[in-house]
Amino acid sequence: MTDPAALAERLRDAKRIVCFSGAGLSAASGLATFRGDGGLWRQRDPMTLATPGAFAAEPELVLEWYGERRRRLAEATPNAAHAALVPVTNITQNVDDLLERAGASDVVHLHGTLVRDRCHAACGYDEPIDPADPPVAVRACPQCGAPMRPAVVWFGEALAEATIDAAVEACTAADVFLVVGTSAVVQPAASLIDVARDAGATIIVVNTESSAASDRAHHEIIGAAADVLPALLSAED
Ligand code: BJW
Repeated sequence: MTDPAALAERLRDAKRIVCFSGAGLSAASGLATFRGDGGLWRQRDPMTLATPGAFAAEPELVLEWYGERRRRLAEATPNAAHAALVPVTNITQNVDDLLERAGASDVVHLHGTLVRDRCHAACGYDEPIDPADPPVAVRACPQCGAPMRPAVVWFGEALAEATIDAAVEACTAADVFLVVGTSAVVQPAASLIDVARDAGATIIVVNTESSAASDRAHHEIIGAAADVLPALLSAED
């Protein structure tokens, strides 16, 4: 464990701070994490729903799950950790838009977004979704007739090349790399920690418990993101 006040001093001298985040960042906003306690939804492991196979077998169930998560997102507001991250470059695995709603403009969404739907056949058609609207039903792409689906990245699907390129560019330019609220078990996202470390960044992990990122951390702070980040990124001397 490391003292956040001592690290805050180091961060004030940093030229480029990049934050790589996961579901723990949005936990204080009331959005559920994927793994650990509370992971069940209707007796199903959420991870078995985030796959193309689940969508093919039970599209209504998968869209119901996303409808429920969009409803919760519509009710959620950014927390103090999102606000603290507004000035830095953000690479997030999260599909919510709470960083943007907090005011962040430099955000790479590795795993896509809940606030758009796209054609499952990737014909190029996509459209915005307002999470506050009633849930969308199974429906056909108006351009090619394939099913429409949330514009997120499921297991077994490739991350967008431009997204990976932007993330790697940020990792190699970072002198401080924050790893916030992620179990760091999902690839290729988690490998970005090694990209930043190999490029010379100081790795600071913030999590309520140890994670797969712990052994790659130069400094680890065990605590809730909404408590730790405001102090860590404070501009005050
Ligand atoms: C707090 C806190 C608080 C709580 N404060 N902290 C190499 C080895 C093995 C497997 C693979 C490999 N490479 C690829 C794979 C397969 C697979 C994978 O990684 N599997 C592993 C799990 C074994 N990866 C893929 O399939 C990826 N695609 C791919 O590799 O494609 C290759 C390909 C190439 C070419 C053509 C075709 C294919 C895609 C991965 C997509 C992941 N998608 C999901 C769902 C997104 C949509 C949705 O949201 O519904 O992304 S899965 C889910 O996990 C979601 C998350 O973004 C992601 C990461 O989870 P995250 O954010 O870390 O959450 P948790 O819950 O795990 O952790 C929360 C943490 O917060 C915990 O540590 C808590 O302690 C902490 N916390 N409260 C601070 N208040």
